[in-house]
Amino acid sequence: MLTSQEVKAFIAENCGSQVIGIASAAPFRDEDKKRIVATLKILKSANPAMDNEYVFDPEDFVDGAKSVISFGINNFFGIYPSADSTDNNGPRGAIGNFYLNENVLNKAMSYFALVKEYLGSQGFKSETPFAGFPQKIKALEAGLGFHGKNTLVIDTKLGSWFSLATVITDAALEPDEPAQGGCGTCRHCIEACPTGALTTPYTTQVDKCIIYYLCHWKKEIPLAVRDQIGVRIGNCTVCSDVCPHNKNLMVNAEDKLPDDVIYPHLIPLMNMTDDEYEEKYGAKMFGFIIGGRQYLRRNIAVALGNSGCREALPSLETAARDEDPLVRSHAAWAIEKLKGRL
Ligand code: B12
Repeated sequence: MLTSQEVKAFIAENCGSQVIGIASAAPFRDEDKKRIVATLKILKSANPAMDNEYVFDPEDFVDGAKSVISFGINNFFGIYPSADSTDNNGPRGAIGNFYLNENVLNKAMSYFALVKEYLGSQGFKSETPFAGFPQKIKALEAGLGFHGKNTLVIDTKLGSWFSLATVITDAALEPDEPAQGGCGTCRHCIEACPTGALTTPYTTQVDKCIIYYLCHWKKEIPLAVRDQIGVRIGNCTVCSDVCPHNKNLMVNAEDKLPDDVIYPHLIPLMNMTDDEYEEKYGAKMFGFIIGGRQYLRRNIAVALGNSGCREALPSLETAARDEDPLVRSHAAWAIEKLKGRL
């Protein structure tokens, strides 16, 4: 009989994870499903291409599913400033820490293949779920960490900076207990969130989260959100940056992308060609979520407008004549902002 201990030892040794837990494959509760479907609907309103409005249970992936294995992959690459980030080469834009980093994704894929092969060699089926399977809920049941007020799963070793990897199997493994710990009276993330998206603790109001606008939203960014975006161009990390559980984490240097990708100078980036976009971002992380150079350039225009750097005006004036209407209108807004007219 395969034991939880044996599976965990295999994952620790072959996937280098220190944070591993096992939950039962019971279906999700109806009230959780309702909340998640509501989030999926909001995501769809940002991007009609996201057409998944169904929450999958473990059984949808593996017939006779009995256990869900969750493990964490360190994705902490350091903290990058999202204000006052101008140097001699002009303003820099913050992407910073981002879990959709191609190195981490590739690593996760290879780990999934290893775990699947291992379980197969013991006579068990297994699959990794895709979007629509709420991984945090099973990770919390499996004791990977506690539910933080920033809505992320927080572990004492990896903080909230880890990607969740999930494997569903028909092996009946002994489940773990939920983890102890919590945020206590701390409200750092709630108070630091630039848009107030965490004012209901343990819940992210998705259509307030800056990431929703930078990464999912394919239309004009609402005027009220633009000032709050600062120089962020593809991500917001504030709710993790200020979390006391994220102090003194070990940087994942092996998978870190170069600084000119995650903390780039904005003026040359605004002028990038399609090929440069594909090479630098398309495959590395944004292809998955931003879905095109025009959305990154839209975000860069907003960041340049917020940078206060008038040297950005010539490149914004060119962008204001761009063939893409989103790039044009956001560049026009940024010009007005830099000229102090807004
Ligand atoms: C959709 C999504 C988003 C959306 C919506 C976020 C959200 N909170 O739902 C957006 C684009 C905003 C987003 C952003 C980020 N995401 Co995201 N996201 C997802 C995704 C694909 C689905 C999550 C989901 O189902 N949300 C629906 C909502 C309703 O679910 P929920 O938050 O779990 O809601 C529960 C709570 O509200 C809870 N609840 C309600 N009231 C109360 C009260 C109490 C007391 C308690 C305890 C609970 C509770 O009940 C709800 C249902 O059970 C998952 C991957 C996956 N397939 O699971 C990654 C995932 C959650 N994201 C992740 C990450 C890393 C991020 C970012 C940090 C990205 C970044 N900067 O790199 C930010 C964090 C923003 C934030 N603070 O929420 C990681 C989290 C890892 C971790 N350690 O927890 C995941 C698991 C991806 C992964 N595989 O690693 N994300």
